[in-house]
Amino acid sequence: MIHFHNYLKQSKELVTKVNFEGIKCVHVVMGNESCDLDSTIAPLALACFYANDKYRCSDIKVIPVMNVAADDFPIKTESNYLLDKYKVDKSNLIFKDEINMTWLCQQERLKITLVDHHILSESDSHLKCCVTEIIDHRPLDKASEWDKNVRFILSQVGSCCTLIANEIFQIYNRCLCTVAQLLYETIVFDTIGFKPEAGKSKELDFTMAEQLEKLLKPTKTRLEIFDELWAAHNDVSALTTRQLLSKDLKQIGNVLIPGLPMLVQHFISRPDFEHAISSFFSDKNGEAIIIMGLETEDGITRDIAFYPVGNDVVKKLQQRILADELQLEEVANSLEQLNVYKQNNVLHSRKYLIPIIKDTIAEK
Ligand SMILES: [Mn+2]
Repeated sequence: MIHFHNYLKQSKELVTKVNFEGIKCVHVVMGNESCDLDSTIAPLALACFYANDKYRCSDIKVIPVMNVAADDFPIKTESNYLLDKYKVDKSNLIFKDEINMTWLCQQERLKITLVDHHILSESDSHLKCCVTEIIDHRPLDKASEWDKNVRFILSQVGSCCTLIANEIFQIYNRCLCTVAQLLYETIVFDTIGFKPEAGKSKELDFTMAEQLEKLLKPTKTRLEIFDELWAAHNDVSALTTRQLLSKDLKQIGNVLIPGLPMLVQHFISRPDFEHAISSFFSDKNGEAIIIMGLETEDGITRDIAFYPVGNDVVKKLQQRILADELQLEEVANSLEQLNVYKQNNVLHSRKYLIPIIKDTIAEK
């Protein structure tokens, strides 16, 4: 039996080997591109379980892969918080940009389990032939087509980690301690602490949480655990200006729409703001940036900013949005490249603006 922390260390060492020398086949377990909490924990837990179970005496090596570049992981604040809490050495995580799956696939030495999603991103679509298993909790996407040989588990429960716990408990009535902790807290987070009014939890979520509680005997209530993780999710104090621009980003074509957990008016006073936004704009190949600020301290306050001033796409979007019912009121700022507006009609969020932005771009 290999313990979780040692298992992660060994997996990381494996990836640093040139061409996976001496390894017949690599079995990757990978979450979705948001790399949210269950997409982080589910691959770690399932891969460690497989290493101890079906690949125990095998020349196939199973490794968990985080479906983001290493640089993008710090913005996943609740994932970082939970891993730190259980002393998981994050330098042993394997990120998308640290493994050449395309090469392994060409060598016919790759198997993939997808967890927390069941359609590969466009950039990974060439890896489809390597997928042998899918475990997901999202509603079925009709665009997905999988061969009969692919083991396909799709069940709409609150957290993908519920399905992973179920995989483990179907075979053993125990679970490695750290793995159990990580699965348990993730299930509690995804079900909003099992609050009935949140409507997220299904029967299997309850069953798995209860089974894990029997092992772990937690001293905190489910709601306390949820609150702790929710606070970590919202804690952006450790993030850089650039990371904040990426943390909650929506993109429509080349229009970048970062959402901020603070007002743009305050955000732009950071000394590195100008540098961060211009490098963000060029790295993401942007045509326009619309930053949406939100503060919830004394009621809801919103503002919105356009970058870079004078660019045709920006002008068009700005005109269209100014003409809408958001009641925008210009706020003076010292940056030449940025127009900032207070949003007096605070009822509308980014969800409201996205179709308008889509239409405006389509018109050009
Ligand atoms: Mn999920």
